[in-house]
Amino acid sequence: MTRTLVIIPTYNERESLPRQLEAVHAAAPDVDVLVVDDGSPDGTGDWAEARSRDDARVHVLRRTAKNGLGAAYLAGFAWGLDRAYDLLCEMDADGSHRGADLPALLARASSADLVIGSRWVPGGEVVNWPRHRLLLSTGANTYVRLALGLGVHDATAGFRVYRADMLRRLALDDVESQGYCFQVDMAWRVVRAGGTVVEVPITFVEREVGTSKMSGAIIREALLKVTAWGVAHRVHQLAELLPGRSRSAQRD
Ligand SMILES: Nc1nc2c(ncn2[C@@H]2O[C@H](COP(=O)(O)OP(=O)(O)OP(=O)(O)O)[C@@H](O)[C@H]2O)c(=O)[nH]1
Ligand SMILES: [Mg+2]
Repeated sequence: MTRTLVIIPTYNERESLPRQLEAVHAAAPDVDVLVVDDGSPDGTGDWAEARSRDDARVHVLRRTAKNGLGAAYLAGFAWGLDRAYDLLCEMDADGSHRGADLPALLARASSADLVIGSRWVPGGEVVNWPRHRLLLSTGANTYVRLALGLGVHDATAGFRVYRADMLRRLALDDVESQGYCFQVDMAWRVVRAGGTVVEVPITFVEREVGTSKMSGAIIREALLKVTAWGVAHRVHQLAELLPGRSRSAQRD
């Protein structure tokens, strides 16, 4: 039987998390959930720990400081890989990623290394987003496609399923991305490792309670990092075209 772990990072999601756990288990009763809480002042970690005592499928990893989404997921991946889960999922706590869409993503993971729940493929949808968020997401994804040549329509999406054997092949120790460029970073690593990425349409629903952790710093980090990766990638491509470089390797 395939063992699945859904990792949910939380920072001040006391109001959202109970509903999210219910939605996940209503749609996929056999999955385990790992809540990775960064010392939420609103008591999210305490609530999750109490819940984990009543429900053996719920686990909690408590960290002391808010260190960003990337670090929380890396800690969650390490936890899941240590315990030999086959599939590791990423999901937000705030209700934006619907439990109802999870089975479709899990089903595709038998034939892909990374399954992305995508807003920007036919059938994908965003509910209740103001115009500036739509522009930010479509603009960021267009930029990622142009800068990296990445054939993914929603590279910033945070609703995903990774095959554990794919994560084991990636060098995760040097991932430094913290904010939402973590998602781009990971998709880019899977593609460069020769992994298959598929996108499954989802309906993304804007959070109804709690507050967003999106910030100017997160946007700046993504822009700078994606630009740097894009430049390095293009330099590498140019170097490959120079006579005597990759050609000689191919002749061997
Ligand atoms: N552990 C941990 N979780 C975080 C951190 N930053 C964000 N999160 C969680 O990551 C998920 C996504 O964060 P959101 O604030 O919803 O970010 P977003 O979805 O880009 O923004 P909104 O559209 O405004 O909701 C939520 O479950 C957050 O609680 C962090 O530093 N540490
Ligand atoms: Mg959100």
